[in-house]
Amino acid sequence: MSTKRISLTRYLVEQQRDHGHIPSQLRLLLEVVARACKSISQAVNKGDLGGVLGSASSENVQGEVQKQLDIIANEVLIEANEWGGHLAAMASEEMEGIYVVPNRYPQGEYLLLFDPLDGSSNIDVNVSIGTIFSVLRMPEDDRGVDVGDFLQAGHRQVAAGYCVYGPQTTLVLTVGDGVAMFTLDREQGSFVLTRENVQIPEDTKEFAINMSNMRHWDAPVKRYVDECLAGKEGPRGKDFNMRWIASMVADVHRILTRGGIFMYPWDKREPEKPGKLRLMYEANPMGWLVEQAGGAATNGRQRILDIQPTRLHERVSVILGSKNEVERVTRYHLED
Ligand code: P6P
Repeated sequence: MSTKRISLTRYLVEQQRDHGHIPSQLRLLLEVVARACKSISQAVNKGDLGGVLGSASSENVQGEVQKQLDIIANEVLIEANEWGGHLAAMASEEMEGIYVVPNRYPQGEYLLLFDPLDGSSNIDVNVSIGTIFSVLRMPEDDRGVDVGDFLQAGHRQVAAGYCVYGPQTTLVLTVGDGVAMFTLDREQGSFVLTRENVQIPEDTKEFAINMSNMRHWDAPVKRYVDECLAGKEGPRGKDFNMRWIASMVADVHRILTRGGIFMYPWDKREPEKPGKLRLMYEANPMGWLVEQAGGAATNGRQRILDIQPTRLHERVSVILGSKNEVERVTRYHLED
């Protein structure tokens, strides 16, 4: 481990100087999002002391009861980003429509999408949660911004990342040149580079899925999980371990750190929905991060980043992680 401490700012400046991936407006955007995540981390870390646990008296566009911290995190991200001149508009899991930057501020060329606090069901029980974000460029035309500008496939992202609020607060980021991790040094108040060129092992012995939904799964998912459960004596010839944190950020962080496969597949509880997770601000950013780290991300049949969105809050089935395992589950779907 190098003793040289490289801050997020220095990393972004050097990436721009050496690779030209991060124009100054995008660098400003990423630094503002990182600062907002620091504020969210402070609010989360206070827990009961901050009087912000528990549910608000409202529901989000998904029809889910909002936690007070969901709303606080959303407001922190909006207020941190609206004045900087780097954004045209924002979209959030917690808001039905897009948030266009008010006329009193200059408009920029980027679009920011986020799940301000993913894993909300874990907030009140002190289990890791996180913020997920995705950055798109405004389409080249001179008309005003509208929701249609956000409906771009995931391969058009220019930056993506998350901040996990766990034993450490860690920002994980890609701008299309690999994945880097920055750990928050609370004494300095700055994110410090702790890992770069993150690589996910192509094979794994660890799968993540909510097993309580087993009776609702499609045959390919059932086949894959049954084979994992059969262990050494089964067709896989090895034993598997299982994890399910019910915080996508925490499960994905584990997979980026040591490999694994994460599945939230379609199931027959709500057959009209392709899945539970949201394409624009969960599956797309996480899918790009995983691909940039040598993994794979599909909806069981096609690459997530190739899905053309039709609605801002559309859902998708998610199979992501160690490349060879994701390819196996996808093959089972295509053979079905
Ligand atoms: P379940 C959190 O609410 C979330 O959106 C993801 O972070 C997580 O992976 C999933 O839902 C958990 O869903 O049905 O297991 O509670």
